[in-house]
Amino acid sequence: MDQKLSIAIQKSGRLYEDSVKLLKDCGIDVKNGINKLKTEADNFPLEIYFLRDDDIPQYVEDGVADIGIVGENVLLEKDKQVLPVEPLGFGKCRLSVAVGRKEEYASPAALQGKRIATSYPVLVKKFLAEKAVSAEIHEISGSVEIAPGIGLADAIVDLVSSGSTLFMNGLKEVDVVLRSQAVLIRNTRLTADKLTLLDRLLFRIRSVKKAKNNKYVLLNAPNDKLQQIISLLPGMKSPTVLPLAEPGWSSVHSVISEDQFWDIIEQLKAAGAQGILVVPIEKMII
Ligand code: PRT
Ligand code: ZN
Repeated sequence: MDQKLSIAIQKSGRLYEDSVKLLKDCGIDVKNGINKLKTEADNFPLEIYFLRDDDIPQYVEDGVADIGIVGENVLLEKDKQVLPVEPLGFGKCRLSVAVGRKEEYASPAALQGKRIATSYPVLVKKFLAEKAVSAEIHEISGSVEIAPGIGLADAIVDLVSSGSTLFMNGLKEVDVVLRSQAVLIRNTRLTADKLTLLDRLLFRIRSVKKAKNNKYVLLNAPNDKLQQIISLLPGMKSPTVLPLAEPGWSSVHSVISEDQFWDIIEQLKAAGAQGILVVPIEKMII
């Protein structure tokens, strides 16, 4: 097989570093994209294009790139013929409605007849239609948050992560139009060879994601508490139990998901576990 898969990632900006890191964590050797349009990996049949995020759905629809990494916000706004393949867990943000700090907003009906500034006219139109509200949409491409302050709009719909941009501009977040994260997308007409390469890449991406969401835990347990401690631990199959040199004690190894982590650790301590070590996992293949 001599076909290569091509992936489009953001050239610079909020998704660039995480996209490159994901590929590197997948064992793919990516050279720096700054000032470059394209690079190739040495150890996986992958070409990497560095593009503006807004252009990625179009390039993937056209097959210039076979796959791409883009925010769901951009994917849904551009509405191109591409297939979402896998959410990637980074670039998380909300596309939200914001109004002046002192404005009332009980529901989307408060937007009736108002002027809304946004860079996401398609998603805003859809949101308003779903809520049966009619409002004027003003499309602006950047610095949307200053629009109410200069009298250009009564409300905005923009991306929010920490909320500090809204706060600094005297605005408050009042409704969420969309929750977004980076997602892997693909062209709809990939050859069988390219689909095979995509499967290999996806297998690695899922292993990296799983590893990130789990921790390896090692602890010492008195043998008379062993059953209780083991019952708290999910593990991949079941926990590993090894005798310690000191009689009456065992070492227990297991894998705990990030979501349950603190709850389980507290319960383990209460059940008599000692010397608890928590180690990050690099790859997880099950
Ligand atoms: O040059 P190019 O077109 O490629 O980049 P861009 O400037 O259009 O996009 P960029 O790099 O800002 O964002 C790329 C993607 O990152 C977005 O499409 C989202 O999917 C995701 N993302 C995650 C964000 C944010 N969080 C985010 N907070 N994109 C933008 N913001 C901006 C937001 O627009 C606002 O100006 O950050 C500000 C708000 O941040 P807080 O933390 O103050 O709330
Ligand atoms: Zn952009």
